[in-house]
Amino acid sequence: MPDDETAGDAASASVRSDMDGGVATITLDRPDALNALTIPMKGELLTTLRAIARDRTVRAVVLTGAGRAFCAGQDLKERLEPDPTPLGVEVRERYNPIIRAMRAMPQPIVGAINGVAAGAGASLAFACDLRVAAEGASFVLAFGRIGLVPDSGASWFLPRLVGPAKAAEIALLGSSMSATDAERFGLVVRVVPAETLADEARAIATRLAELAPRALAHTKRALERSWSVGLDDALDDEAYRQGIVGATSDHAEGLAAFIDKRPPRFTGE
Ligand code: T3D
Repeated sequence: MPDDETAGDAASASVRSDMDGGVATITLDRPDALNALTIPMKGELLTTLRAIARDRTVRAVVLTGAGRAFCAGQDLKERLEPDPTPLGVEVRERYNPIIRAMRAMPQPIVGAINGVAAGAGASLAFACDLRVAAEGASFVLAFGRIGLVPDSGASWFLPRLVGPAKAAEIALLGSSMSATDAERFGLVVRVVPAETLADEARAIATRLAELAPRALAHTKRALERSWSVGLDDALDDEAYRQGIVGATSDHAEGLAAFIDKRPPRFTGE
C-alpha cells in the first residue's frame, strides 16, 4: 500500500465527511476540477471509508460530489507530472482498495449523483449500493476516449447493473448515459431536480439507517455473493445468514414491534 493513506488529515482535505443522525455523508470536494481524483484524495477517501466502516454509530452512507460534477475520475493533469506511478500499480494499489472498502463496509452506500460521473468516478457511482441522480447527471466510461480500459470495477459492475448489451454500448463507444436512461435501465432508483437531490438521498439513507444494521450488512453481502454462485449455494448462504440474524436482539425487537403495532427500534445487537 503506498504510504498516502493518512492524507485525510491534511488541512487541504478534498474529501469531507459529515455525520448526522446515523447517516454519514462523504463529499468529494475538488469542484474546480470536477472532483477529479488525485493521489492524496484517493488516500483521504480510503481512510474515510475505513473509519466509517468501523463506526457502529453510522448506519448508512451518502456519497456525493461538490459543485456541478459527481467525479471526473482520475486527475489527468496529475498523470502528466514527472514520474507518474505506472497505471497498473495505481489501479491495483490506490483504486482497487477504495472499491473493495465500499463493497466490504457493512453500511449501505447511497450514491447522490449530482452531475457527471466519468471514468473512475463512474466506477465509484457503480460501487454504491443504490443511486439517486439529479436531472442533468450522466455516466460516462471515459476510459476508452483516452486509450484505457474500464477499471475500478466498472467492467464488472456495469453489465450486472444495466445488462450486457447496454454495458457494451457504454463501455465500447464511450457513450454518455443520461440520468433518464440510467433510471430506465435501473442504474438509478430515481431522478430528481438538482435542488432536491441532497434531501432525496438523505431520505433514502435515513430509511436505511432505521433498519436493522446486521440484517442490512448480511443482505448487502448476500446480494453480492449471489452474482457468483448457483442457486444451491445461494440457498445455503441464505440459511447461514438467517441463522445469524435470526438470533439477534434486533430480530426479537422486529417481531415485538410487529405484534405491538409500533415502529421497531433497532440497536444493531
Ligand atoms: O491513474 C490512472 O490514470 C489510471 C486510472 C484511471 C481511471 C480513470 O478515471 S481514467 C478516466 C479519467 N477521466 C476522464 O477521462 C474524464 C475527463 N473529463 C472529461 O471528459 C470532461 O471534463 C467531462 C465529460 C467529465 C465534463 O466535461 P465538461 O465540458 O462539463 O467540463 P470540462 O470543461 O471538460 O472540465 C471542467 C474543468 O475540470 C476543466 O478545468 P479548467 O480548464 O476549467 O481549468 C477540466 O480540465 C477539469 N477536469 C475535468 N476532468 C478532469 C479535469 N481535470 C483533471 N482531470 C480530469 N479527469
